[in-house]
Amino acid sequence: PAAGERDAETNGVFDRRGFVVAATAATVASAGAGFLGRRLTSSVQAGASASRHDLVLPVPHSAAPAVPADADLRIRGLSSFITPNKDFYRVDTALVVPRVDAGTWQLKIHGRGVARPVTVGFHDLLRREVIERDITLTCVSNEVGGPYIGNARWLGVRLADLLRDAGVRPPSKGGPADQIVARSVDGMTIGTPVETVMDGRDAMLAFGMNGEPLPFEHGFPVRMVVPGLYGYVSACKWIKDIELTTFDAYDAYWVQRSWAQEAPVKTESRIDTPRPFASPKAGIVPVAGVAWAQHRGISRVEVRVDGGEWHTARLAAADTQDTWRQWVWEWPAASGRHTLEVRATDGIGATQTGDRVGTVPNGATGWHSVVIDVP
Ligand SMILES: Nc1nc2c(c(=O)[nH]1)N[C@H]1C(S)=C(S)[C@@H](COP(=O)(O)O)O[C@H]1N2
Ligand SMILES: [Mo]
Repeated sequence: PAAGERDAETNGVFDRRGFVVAATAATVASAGAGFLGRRLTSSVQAGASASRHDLVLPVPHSAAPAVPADADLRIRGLSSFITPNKDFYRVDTALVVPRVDAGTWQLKIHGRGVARPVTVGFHDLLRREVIERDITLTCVSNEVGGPYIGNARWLGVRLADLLRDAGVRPPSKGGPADQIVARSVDGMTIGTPVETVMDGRDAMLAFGMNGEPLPFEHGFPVRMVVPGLYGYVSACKWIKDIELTTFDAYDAYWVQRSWAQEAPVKTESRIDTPRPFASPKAGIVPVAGVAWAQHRGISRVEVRVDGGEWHTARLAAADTQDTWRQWVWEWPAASGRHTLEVRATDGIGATQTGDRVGTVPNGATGWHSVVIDVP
């Protein structure tokens, strides 16, 4: 459905105008040694903006099914089911957002057990079998109740297809590499289990996000997205290289900084409304939020008040097991200060733990709670 749709008018043209202004400034300021470098930088940026602006997204061979109408409960204060690109959280180490020209972008796949190393350009990717999938992305540094989660419709190719073309076999089929290390143009390294990428889930090299080319902030021209893994072990933005290696042989960037080598997303849930210290009127108050356990799905959400009985919330329709799920519970609120807590159960029946642990090394756990004053 998203094919060819893009909002060139606002984004692309703005980028181009933005560049024109920047280029002029650079030329004016460019007496002496810095000149050539600056001019080169500016022309690279112009190429990047133009390549994004001119990109017409391909029609997917395998489109995402329409999001069920009742996946979005449309309750005031509740996160929308699809997160608009402009609101999508951003977590990276880039002081300056890399601007890569899709026309010259290349991705190399090489390393242990790669029978046929490959180099692909952007247009090679567009000519492959293109898939479209809804996937919820989460950051491992999201505290319980935190904002570092978003849900988008991604367009791209299956990473497993490219790996198979390169002759890669997962460890379970005798392959010698258990880790792929993705490298970005800005020097980030992100390690992902080969077994996970090749286990049939929709691990993607994505170039489209919610019907438009990836925004520069989110990795243009190409990034990885793997359902079920935190971003730091799966979602390399501005990707340029994939090396097949082992977890024994190499620690990626965040692993060198005491985060875990492997980090599947933990089952979590969040109360979006009412907000902490809100003061809704006594009576029926909708308590609503989101719950996620990517690649397992959500089967139940429960809410309790002041440590009492758990009440089963009403779940919004599920989109896929790789997306978050909205929920709502009608709270008969009486006057006073109350604490609301939420917990979710995933698609294989495991209930979110109430044990509070911090984000390091592999993701926070605990029940989100909010304190509400009902006048
Ligand atoms: N090149 C690069 N890719 C990166 C990162 C980064 O710092 N640099 N951060 C990762 C982390 S920790 C997360 S959670 C996701 C966030 O993706 P987003 O900014 O598009 O939401 O990108 C991942 N990919
Ligand atoms: Mo992250």
